[in-house]
Amino acid sequence: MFKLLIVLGPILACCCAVAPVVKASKGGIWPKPQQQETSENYLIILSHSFSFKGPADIGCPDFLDDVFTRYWTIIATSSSLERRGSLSEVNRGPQKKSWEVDDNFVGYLDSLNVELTGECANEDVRPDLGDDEKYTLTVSSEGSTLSASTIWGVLRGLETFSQLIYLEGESFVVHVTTITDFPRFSHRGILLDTSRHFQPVNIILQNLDAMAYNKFNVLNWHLTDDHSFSYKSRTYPELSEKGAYHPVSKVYEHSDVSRVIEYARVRGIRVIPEFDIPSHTSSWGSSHPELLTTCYSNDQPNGQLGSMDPTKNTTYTFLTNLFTEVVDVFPDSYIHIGGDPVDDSCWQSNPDVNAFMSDNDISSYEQLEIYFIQNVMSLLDSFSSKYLVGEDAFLKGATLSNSAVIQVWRGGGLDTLAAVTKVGKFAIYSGCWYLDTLANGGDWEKFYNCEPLDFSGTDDQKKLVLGGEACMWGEAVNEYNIIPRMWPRTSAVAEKLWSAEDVNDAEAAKPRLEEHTCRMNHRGIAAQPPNGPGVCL
Ligand code: CP6
Repeated sequence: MFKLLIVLGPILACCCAVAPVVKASKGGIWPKPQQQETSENYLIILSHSFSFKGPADIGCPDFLDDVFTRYWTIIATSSSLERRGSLSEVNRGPQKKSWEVDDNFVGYLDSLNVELTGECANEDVRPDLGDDEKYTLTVSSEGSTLSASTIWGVLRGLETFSQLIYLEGESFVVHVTTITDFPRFSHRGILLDTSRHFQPVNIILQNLDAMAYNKFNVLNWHLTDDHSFSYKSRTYPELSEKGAYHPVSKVYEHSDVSRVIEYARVRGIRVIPEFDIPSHTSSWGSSHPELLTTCYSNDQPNGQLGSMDPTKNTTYTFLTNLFTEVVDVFPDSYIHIGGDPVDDSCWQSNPDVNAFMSDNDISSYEQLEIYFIQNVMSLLDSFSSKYLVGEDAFLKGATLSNSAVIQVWRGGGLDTLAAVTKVGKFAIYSGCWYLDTLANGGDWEKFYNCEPLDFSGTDDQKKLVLGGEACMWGEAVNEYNIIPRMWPRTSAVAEKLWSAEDVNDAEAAKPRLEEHTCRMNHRGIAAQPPNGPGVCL
């Protein structure tokens, strides 16, 4: 028997080393605020009489009232109270002491005063790059106040307030707290690819909810790629009639787009449309093959089409017409023109392309790509639209406007960030935040341990890094798995983009992310468990 134990001991030890359960924090804020002081003392929220008081009373802006209702619903009904069926119990308030209080209990909270110190926002106010999102939040027994100079700061502060509240026994508890908070980066985005798989509008709206819970402020909507053209254009309806997965059920009509934009706006999220050109455009060719380059083999067209044909004026006329519509439908000041790496073998094979190059002194296929991008940029400049573009345009030497933002998306890519900012251009970073690549275990930590400013450069250079985007390329996600694939993994990116640079200890973040994931679950987001075994009560 003893001998058997000696033999089995190491095996048992090995296979029975129990993974620890990460215990959730209580009232932890994700992403972590810049400055926060929290006391042991706490207040109990009177859910039967609680109210937000503030500029909504004077209609400032018109949608703030809805925001208050939304946040109260989030706090009250999607918390675990309702599922425990005990909301009515709590609603009876302090007359019936159904909860235990201790020495740290310092009073009841019946309102949050919301102050908008800046201009009263008008009804069609929209989020924009560089908006002030700062807020201060004080919770105390003498009164509680949320103060911000813009409506966007108010929104971020309400999200934080909602996260401070947690359920203890049968009470809503909030600790005496002082927070001063603002984002580290102003562009905190998610690229959503609806070309490889179509995502129903409801999934996009759910995702916008999750984005608001994580203080993201940009949805980069990758509407087109090789596999489908998911946007229904009124100028060229045939693009989606022939190029979408289904001409009716797998396209976004203007009414869908407007719905997404409005849902995003009242959550302080910009919607930037991405029309990826000149490569990744096969779907455009289903209705407009003339836009694409005819590929040749042995001096004959071989039936294949390559990237857009940069040599024809008609290509640019078409894009002018399409983008005229797009900048009208999408009110954001930016549009994204993709600029994915081009496979130039089709251009090389085409005699007309080569003739055009020699006629126009274009000495390389890289130069031809630049010629294309440059033409598209000029047409965007001509209707005062700013643009984002992938890093290739920069690396190959395109002349970019001052407002252009370069998206650095190659793995690693920090050298490119250094190069972009060295010549005074704006950048956003995605190189380490590809949501489609999976790792085992605490898979969010690889996103968390990536620091976008980890390149050598001056402080001025680092200021040119406006932020980053987590990329949800759509090859392997449909409507059934996209939400758990994204959340809470993307929350790791949220904290990199919002919180201070020294918030970088994944081990320390685990209990807070455990709680945040559970909180998202309570709010109806099908986020997957972040830390292995655990429970969400
Ligand atoms: N689609 C587009 C993609 C990718 C890119 N562009 C991509 C490339 C490599 C990886 C993941 C995604 N699927 N349009 C590159 C920016 Cl690992």
